[in-house]
Amino acid sequence: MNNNLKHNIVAQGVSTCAGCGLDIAIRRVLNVLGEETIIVIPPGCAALFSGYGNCTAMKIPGFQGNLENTAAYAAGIRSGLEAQGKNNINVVGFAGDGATVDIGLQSLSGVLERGEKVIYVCYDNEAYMNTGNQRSGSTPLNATTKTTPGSKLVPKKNMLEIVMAHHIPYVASASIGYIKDLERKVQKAKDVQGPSYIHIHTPCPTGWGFEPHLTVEIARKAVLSGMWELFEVIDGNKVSTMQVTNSVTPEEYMCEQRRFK
Ligand SMILES: Cc1ncc(C[n+]2csc(CCOP(=O)(O)OP(=O)(O)O)c2C)c(N)n1
Ligand code: SF4
Ligand SMILES: [Mg+2]
Repeated sequence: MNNNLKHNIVAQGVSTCAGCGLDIAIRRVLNVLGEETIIVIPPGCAALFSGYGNCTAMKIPGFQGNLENTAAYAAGIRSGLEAQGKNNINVVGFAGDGATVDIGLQSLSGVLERGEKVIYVCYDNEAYMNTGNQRSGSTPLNATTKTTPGSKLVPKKNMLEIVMAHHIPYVASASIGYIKDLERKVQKAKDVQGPSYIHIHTPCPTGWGFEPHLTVEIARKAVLSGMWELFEVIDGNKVSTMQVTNSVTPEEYMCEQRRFK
């Protein structure tokens, strides 16, 4: 058991790769949300936590939806709970970048527009990793993937700007390199009335091509070099939650990753 976790909602020994950034993210998000939570996870690496058949890695109710409909699924659960007068249960959609910025975008947009009280978390490993590393809209410029073997020719889709255009009460970017900042943002998302969205940068040693012990260091370098910005937007007011020091250059961030070779 990890004593830094208040709630041990996720079992140890889940079969993510060594050094998986997503593994850190899901444990920390659920550490804040607690046991009164229902989670919706679409196909992707996070589905490893949903489990197989009768087995699950989490001691909270969860559903595995489809890549297209995480947000709609979560909103339906929220409506059902409200109809039963159960308003104190967190409903969280926990989806990868492909499930969020590409395939599930329409469903997410509808839920945000309707103002449904759903916490939506996108863990961003910057490609379709569970199916072998195909490029997504969230893959950065110049990164190689199985479907961009020469390198991606267009920039990363700015999902946070897209979400902000829906004028929801709480939007934040976060990183597994800065856990306290991440957990504070999850708490805010939990407390807010209406929809909330958190986009977490989760480095992936297998897909990005770096040594598994470097995951947290790479996540921090992304922030310190300005390649990933940490901020929150409360009722439309954007505030940076970490100043970029430029103590690390973008080259230093990228050169440790084979995908940028
Ligand atoms: C509509 C649809 N297309 C393709 C798939 C196959 N598929 C399953 S998981 C997955 C990858 C999802 O990528 P992402 O959401 O980024 O999560 P990650 O695997 O990176 O954790 C894909 C393409 C699917 N399940 N449904
Ligand atoms: S492929 Fe990447 S995101 Fe998926 S389990 Fe492995 S390290 Fe984690
Ligand atoms: Mg992904």
